[in-house]
Amino acid sequence: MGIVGAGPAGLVLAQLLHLEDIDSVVLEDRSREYVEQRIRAGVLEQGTVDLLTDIGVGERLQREGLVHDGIELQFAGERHRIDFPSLTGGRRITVYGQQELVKDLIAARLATRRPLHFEVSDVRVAAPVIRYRRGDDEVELTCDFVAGCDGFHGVSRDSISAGVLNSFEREYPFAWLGILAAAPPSNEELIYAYHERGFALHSMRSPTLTRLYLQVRPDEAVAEWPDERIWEELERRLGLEGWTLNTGEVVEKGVTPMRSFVVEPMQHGRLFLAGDAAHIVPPTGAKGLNLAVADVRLFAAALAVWYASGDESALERYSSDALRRVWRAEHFSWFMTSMLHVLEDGDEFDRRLQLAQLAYVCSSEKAAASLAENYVGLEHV
Ligand code: FAS
Ligand code: PHB
Repeated sequence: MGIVGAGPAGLVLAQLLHLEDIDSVVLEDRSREYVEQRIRAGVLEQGTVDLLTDIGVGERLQREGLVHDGIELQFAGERHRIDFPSLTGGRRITVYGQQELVKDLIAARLATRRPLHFEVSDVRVAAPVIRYRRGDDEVELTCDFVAGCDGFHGVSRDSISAGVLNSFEREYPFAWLGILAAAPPSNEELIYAYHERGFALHSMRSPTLTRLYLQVRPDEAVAEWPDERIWEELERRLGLEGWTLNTGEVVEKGVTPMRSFVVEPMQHGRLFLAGDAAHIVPPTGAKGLNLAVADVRLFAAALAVWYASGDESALERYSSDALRRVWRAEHFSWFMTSMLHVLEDGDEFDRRLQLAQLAYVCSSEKAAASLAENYVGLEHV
């Protein structure tokens, strides 16, 4: 197996295949340091945590991950809590930084002594063959299958000739300005705030690290946001009587575009796409990383059947099986994004609709249960 990309999708797939004693080579064009410090996701579904624990990379996650039983939705000057266990039969989420997970997965991969090559270059995929440069060497790797786990900007998807894939896309007229701050979280759980000045999110990474996001214009530059302005705006959008927003040194700052994107099918010949290489969700539903893990769980199971019996039926179903969960997550992420962000060209009617939706989700047990089960991760899709 050739695996392009050492993000969550590629590394979880590599570990799953190792446990099935299936050979694989993981190729990553960035350095180990870079992928281990890249700040991305923070919320793991119950099913993702269970799988990571089952495949032997959950020890630090279980020890350092922050288990949360709910989130809070804030609007019209009030906070409303969505309790996950009571609405989903005991399921919950874990807050654990993606870069911490990637560190755990890389350590596990190196412990297997199976190949993981960082800083390769000029990767060209012509499945089942991958050509790349490693140092001065030109390498040609012929595989049984190629897993394109190289993210949205990778080469795998583009290696599929035009006209084969159908793509579905939605660009949102806003972005997220995200910061990581050396400050203790100001709240036990995540706060998703709808405010007339724009969306805001209070999240965290540890008892000493807070992760916060602000809705900004899609073309906003980080330079327009000195730390003081960020804290002032977070206070305006998240502030409540008697509640204090803890501040601290901003150690990371960046703007993330917001898009929904899916390609169909997620397989062409011997090339199988997984994770952000095949689909992107806006982070409002905290689904991206969890979808990447769900894809490779399906793919690894199908590969195990093929290597054991030559039966290709599960591999043939991979794309349609994965897309069922992908579109559910796309819908949920679009729903959360549409409910919680201010539409610049929106009018008062739009705002009243958003407030009505928020009030319904926070007053109807059935509506709250629907949000909760999607957020913690659906068991069966
Ligand atoms: P990745 O992009 O993580 O990994 C792909 C890897 O392939 C990278 O290491 C890249 O360097 C490598 N690569 C690229 N081109 C290559 C080439 N030509 N050759 C070799 N290697 C190549 N998701 C959530 O679930 N919850 C959240 O809270 C959340 N928050 C987010 C916040 C932000 C700011 C962002 C940007 C994303 C967030 N996401 C979140 C989504 C995010 O986590 C992605 O879904 C996740 O990284 C997808 O994992 P992969 O598919 O492995 O892709
Ligand atoms: C994060 O902690 O980075 C995070 C949490 C929830 C989201 C998006 C990002 O919906």
